[in-house]
Amino acid sequence: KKEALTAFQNDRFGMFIHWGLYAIPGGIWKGKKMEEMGVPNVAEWIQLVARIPRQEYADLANKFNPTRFNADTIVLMAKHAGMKYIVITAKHHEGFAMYRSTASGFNIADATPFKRDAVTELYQACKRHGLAFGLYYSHNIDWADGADAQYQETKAINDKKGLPTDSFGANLWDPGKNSFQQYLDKKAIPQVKELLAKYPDLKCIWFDMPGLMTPAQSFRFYKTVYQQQPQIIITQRIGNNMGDYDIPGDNKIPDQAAEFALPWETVGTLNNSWGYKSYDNDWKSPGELLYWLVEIVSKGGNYMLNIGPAADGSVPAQAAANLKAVGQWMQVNSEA
Ligand code: JFZ
Repeated sequence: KKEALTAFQNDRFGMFIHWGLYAIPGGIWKGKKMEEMGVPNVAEWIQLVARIPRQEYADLANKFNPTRFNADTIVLMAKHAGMKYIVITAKHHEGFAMYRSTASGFNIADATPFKRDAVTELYQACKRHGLAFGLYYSHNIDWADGADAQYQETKAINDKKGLPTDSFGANLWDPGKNSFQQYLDKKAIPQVKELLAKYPDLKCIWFDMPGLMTPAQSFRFYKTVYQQQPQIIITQRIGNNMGDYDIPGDNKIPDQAAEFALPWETVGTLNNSWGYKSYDNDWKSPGELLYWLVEIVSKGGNYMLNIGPAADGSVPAQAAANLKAVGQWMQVNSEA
């Protein structure tokens, strides 16, 4: 782990990719923009914000056909920007797998007309072009498969003790029938295991939003990963302080170099959303991005900058242009 963490810190700059069915609505549901419906306003949260029933949301898969997706284009975009690794959402809160999953049919290869496996294509392209590869996996929030039962279960226990229970992120608009344990046993743990088997040399797993996860549940994920690929480094967002590296709040530069005991990585957006948001044109300028990069790297952190490809698989033109400008600066000003 120590070696893996040192290698990670030497990488300094990476690309985050948020891509899923949420790219289809792109921040607008039945004519309403997310800002008209509530918070949060990041496009990958639209299912929760618009309270979309799970079946209606799942039907988006029938329309997902990103024929303009090209893994080499994206990986080269990262490489030319000076980035050394890529992390893609294998499964975000919506519960949809962006790879061919045996554990759940709700995946890009089996449930869409596209039929291809985007994660594998990116994995292979990273190999071709010499970039490291990691995965984001939403281990706690899953709006598709009843994972949110955890909220009801925890609430029942807390209520007896007169304690409050945080409902943030739970699917309260169309609750599922599975218990949280069933979700863990039948979907989340099997998916993590199959990802580890499919991609035998992962750099990191970006678990996120642990919510009400118990220490035993967080540890089960940690152990599953460690047993199959001990070199993988894991985000603190696995929950219960069990991760290997820290993530300051999103889009946050720590005040001091020494703020974190662990190696850390700031994740940032190019506009104001992780997932593709059709009307968000509030792009950070190349100068602003470089300010972030230098601020973060000079304090010892890594910067992982996000792109949100559209539903057709293309990268928004302004995002591509700004990354290209960052790359031009890097070429002039960096040694490697
Ligand atoms: C989470 C996700 O909910 C979001 O969709 C995106 O994937 C992002 C990278 O991670 O959102 C968070 C999680 C933690 C904080 C902020 C947003 N935080 O600690 O400030």
